[in-house]
Amino acid sequence: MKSVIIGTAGHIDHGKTSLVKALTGIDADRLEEEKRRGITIDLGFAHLELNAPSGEKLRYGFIDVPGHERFVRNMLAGVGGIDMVLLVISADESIKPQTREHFEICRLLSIPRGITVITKSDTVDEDTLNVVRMEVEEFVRGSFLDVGRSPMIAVSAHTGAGLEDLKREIVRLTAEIPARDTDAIFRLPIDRVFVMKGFGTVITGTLIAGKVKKEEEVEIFPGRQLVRVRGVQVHGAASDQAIAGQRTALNLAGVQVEDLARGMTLTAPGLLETTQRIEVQLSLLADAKPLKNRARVHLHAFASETIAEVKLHEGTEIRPGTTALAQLRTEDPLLLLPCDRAILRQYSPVVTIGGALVLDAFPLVRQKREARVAFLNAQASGSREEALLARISRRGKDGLDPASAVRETGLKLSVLQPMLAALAQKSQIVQAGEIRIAADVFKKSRESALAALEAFHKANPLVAGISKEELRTRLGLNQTVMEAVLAQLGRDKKAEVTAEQVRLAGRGVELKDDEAKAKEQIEKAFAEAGLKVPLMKEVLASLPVDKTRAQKLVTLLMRDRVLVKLADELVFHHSALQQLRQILAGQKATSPKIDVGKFKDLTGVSRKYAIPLLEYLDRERVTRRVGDERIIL
Ligand SMILES: Nc1nc2c(ncn2[C@@H]2O[C@H](COP(=O)(O)OP(=O)(O)OP(=O)(O)O)[C@@H](O)[C@H]2O)c(=O)[nH]1
Ligand SMILES: [Mg+2]
Repeated sequence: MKSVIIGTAGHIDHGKTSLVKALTGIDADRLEEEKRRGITIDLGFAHLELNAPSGEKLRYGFIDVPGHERFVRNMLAGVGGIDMVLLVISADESIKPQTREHFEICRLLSIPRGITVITKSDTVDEDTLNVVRMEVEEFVRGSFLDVGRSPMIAVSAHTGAGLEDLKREIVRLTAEIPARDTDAIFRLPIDRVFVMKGFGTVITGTLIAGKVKKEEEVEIFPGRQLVRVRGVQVHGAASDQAIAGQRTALNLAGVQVEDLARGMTLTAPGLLETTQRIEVQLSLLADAKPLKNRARVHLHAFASETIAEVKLHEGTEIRPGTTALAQLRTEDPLLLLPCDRAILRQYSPVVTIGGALVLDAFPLVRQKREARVAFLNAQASGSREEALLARISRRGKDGLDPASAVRETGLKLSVLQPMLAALAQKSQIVQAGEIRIAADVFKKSRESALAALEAFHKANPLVAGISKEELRTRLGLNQTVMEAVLAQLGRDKKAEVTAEQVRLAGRGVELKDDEAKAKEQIEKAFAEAGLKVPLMKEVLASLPVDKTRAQKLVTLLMRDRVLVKLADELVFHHSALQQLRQILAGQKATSPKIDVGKFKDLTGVSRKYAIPLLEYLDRERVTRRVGDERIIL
């Protein structure tokens, strides 16, 4: 069953609430004050089921908004997630200020579809109605509500005239509305919070992306509290799950009503992050005043509202009717993702002045202006793949890890993976572990590594190679990327990489065939022995080379730190010592204290080996001796 959210819009008293009631039978004015004053103050909700010509059931959630200019902020809290707007204009008053303001808001939010509804048709004669029609036609010309594209219908909530036509058009437009992405990361901006007798805390909102199931754990932003979904209601009926595009009520366990408020957002746990710096494409309305750099504005995004400072990336002001790239610095943390839209209202007097399309919610702190602008243009390009490549590129040598990619794009890893694969296929990115790096940046790191090696050999002709760690620091690479660079240099036979050292291929100390073989044998003997190391003289005796040369090979292996000497006649392979550290790390989880007996049990070594090993671990600050015991650090 397809679900669609319909919002009303329009000037006060033009008949929005009456229209919703005439369509659904539900009075969306739920507050006592609303009923007494006969105006809508806050958002109201209703629902309706209609049949498509095919017989398919269509489910509509209505969000009825207030028309009063003082309550535009409440209107903004509801309009963010709608699929279709009914722009309500009364036949007896025609276009009024909030007709314009609500209409501009819908345009700025890029609400894709709508119907212009001329209400109170019973209050005017045919000629007046035609005049109003013409005025309104002119008013919506060129917009998403242009009568060439969208219906315009005259109705009366009192006589019922036109209501059947309106329903028919709603159904017709529904077919054009693409289903929302239920595979996206779940996001539900909260627009109402209340206690329900016998249930406890309930929140409602329009589910803008993904889905949520009963008994799932969700995270509340900005506080990052984890709560359990005890129950789900969709359009007023209990359900096992709610999907994107549905009006949703969730009964939450483990949170008090006082801890929740309109403007907070529920999401899938552990994936997203709030921000107070948002890069946007800002559009200023034609009738707004020029907006100066550093101006303060009210920012409304979905149900949230805060104050933001506008930092322009180019020029000193935005001219009315134009767009510009800007960074919004908000007073409160917000949860926003690329492609979200927000509304800007002037600080004072408070009127709607423009809209913002989110391009990036995690700007780099230090970035050259041209690079930033180029990055933002790539985000605005409309190509998801290009936008992702720009995100990888801007991270430079460090590359982008999957968790950051998810957090920045708001796309699930399963959606990002094929895009990453396509970029790799086109040789635009390189993978190092799970990190992705722009191919040209990686190539530069590789070239820098070769240059650094060359320089090292030149400066140190008598040394076999540079330590990996030193090379890494010189190049300013992270561990993962360094390993990938070295692996590639090794594969391409450009460099020789040992456990701890790197040298250019063919540089360092030359070995003859039998020497190379002997060296391999020594390494293998110690690697396979683990902590139960053989006697060096026995290993040396079995080699195909004489004693002096064998000794030279052992010295080489120690210099490369493949073998580590702990005491006379006591040499270990570095991998065995690495494993020992892991054993101790595992032990630490159960008990951080250990004595010689316990150490022998854990490692299976004799006392003769245990003492030098423990002393080695003390030196390496893996353990600390306290009396007869050691504490694992
Ligand atoms: N004659 C006539 N009166 C109508 C019609 N629709 C609404 N009204 C009247 O117009 C007044 C305002 O209607 P509402 O539905 O409350 O208007 P609204 O747009 O919801 O107003 P706000 O929510 O405050 O912006 C009420 O007194 C209605 O009875 C109609 O089709 N014909
Ligand atoms: Mg109303």
